[in-house]
Parts: sequence; structure tokens; C-alpha cells
Amino acid sequence: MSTMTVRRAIVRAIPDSFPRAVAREVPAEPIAVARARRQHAAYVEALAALGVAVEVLPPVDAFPDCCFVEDCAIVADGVALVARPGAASRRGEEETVAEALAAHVRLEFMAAPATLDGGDCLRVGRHWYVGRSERTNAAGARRVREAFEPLGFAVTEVPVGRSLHLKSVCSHLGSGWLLLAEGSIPAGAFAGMRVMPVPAHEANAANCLAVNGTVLMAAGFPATRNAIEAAGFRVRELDASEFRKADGALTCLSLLL
Ligand code: CIR
Repeated sequence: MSTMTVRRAIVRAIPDSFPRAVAREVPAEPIAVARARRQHAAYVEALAALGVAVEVLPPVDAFPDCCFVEDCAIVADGVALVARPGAASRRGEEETVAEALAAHVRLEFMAAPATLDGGDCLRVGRHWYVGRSERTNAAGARRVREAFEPLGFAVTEVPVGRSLHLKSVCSHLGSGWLLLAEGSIPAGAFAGMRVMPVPAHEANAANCLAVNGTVLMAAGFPATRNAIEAAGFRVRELDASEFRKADGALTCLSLLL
């Protein structure tokens, strides 16, 4: 259950409209676009430093959330299942992401009434855990089965309760380690995994991006950082404050191939 080598990532630059991104709560401070762009540039640089070739798509101002490319597709074994995003304001973001993916992988699609956000899909080896959320419905989860079970993947649906996405509350670090926010999803949903609890006061640290032996994590969560390092992982912190204001985190910003 170690993570695979990531050679390529697709990301999308921050649009001027980013402050109008969907958010469950109005942030105390509005999103600062210039700071978001600096944080995004640091993210791209961190991926590149880990040996990843990063393709940066141009922003699309009509889609304030368009930097969160993770939600537009899920990719494994040379196949991308292009999502139909659960938030109506985000529908259409996936089209240009699909065009970029088409250069590298075979595409599968889904149609109404299916909805799926990639943030609900956690890959652990040859297993997809698919969060059932306000964004991902039964028909969307069924498309994950139809696309990936023939390739030998197991698919397990996991109710995410009040969380935005499955990966808002958990991440696979590699070697079977699952980082999981306490009080979110019962650990029993992930049979056979080694669960590393994220304390409630650091719940925003539960979304980490494990890439080529390093765990990229949001800065400012020392208890979680210590736990990840104690399990033997190398950690690099990135400032993710502006993405958090729009309910985004580190995995949301890339599609890994
Ligand atoms: C949304 O509500 O769709 C965006 N503001 C945040 C999406 C975050 N994406 C993710 O967690 N995969």
C-alpha cells in the first residue's frame, strides 16, 4: 500500500475571481488573491522539487473555484474518470481539465444525474474509497465502479456526514497509514489501515498530499506534524491559508498522474 511514483501533475492558476469561490462560511478575512498566488507558486515549486513535471493550466475567471482541479477527475492506471461536479457553479470546470488529461490518459465520463467531486475519492493502492456527500451521489459512485472495477480496483462507499468531502477529513500517507480527523468518519470504514488520528483542534491538517516519499501538509499544525514524522515520513509544510478560506486544502490543488 505504498504510494506510487508521481511523475506529472496538472494544476490550474488562481483566477482573479477566486474571492468568489464557494465557501460554507464567510471567512473572517476575505481571500487575498496575491497571497493565494504566492501560496500556489510555492505548491508548484514543492511538487517540482519532488521530481514532478507540473503542467499549469490557465485560470478561467468564470469559475472562481477552478484552481481546485482535484474535483474534476479521478485518475488511475492510465484512465481518468471525468467528474460532473456536485456544485452547480463548478460544472464546466472539468471540460478544460479533461482536454489536458486527454494527452496522457484514456477518458471516461459521466452524465446527469451522476455527480462526483474528486475530493471524495481516496485512492489506497488498488482501492478507491468514495465518499458519499452533498457533492457525490449514488450514480457518481456507480461510475467509479464501472470505470475502475474492470481494472481490478475495489470500490467502497463511505458516508462522509457533514464534511464537505471525504478527503477533507482523511489522507493516505503511504504504507497503509491513514490520517483521519477525530470525530469525523469511524475508523472502521477503513478496515486494515493504520489510523493516525488528527486531533479535533487540528482538523484542517487531515488533508495532506503524499508525493514521492514526502508528505506535503498545511503549516501550523504541530501535533499532526509530529505524529506524521514519528511514523517515519518526511514532511514539508506549505502555507494554505487562502485555500482554507474556500474550504480547499492541498490535495484539491492538483491531479496527480
Ligand atoms: C468547493 O466548495 O467546491 C470549493 N470551494 C472547495 C473545493 C475543495 N476541493 C477539494 O477538497 N477537493
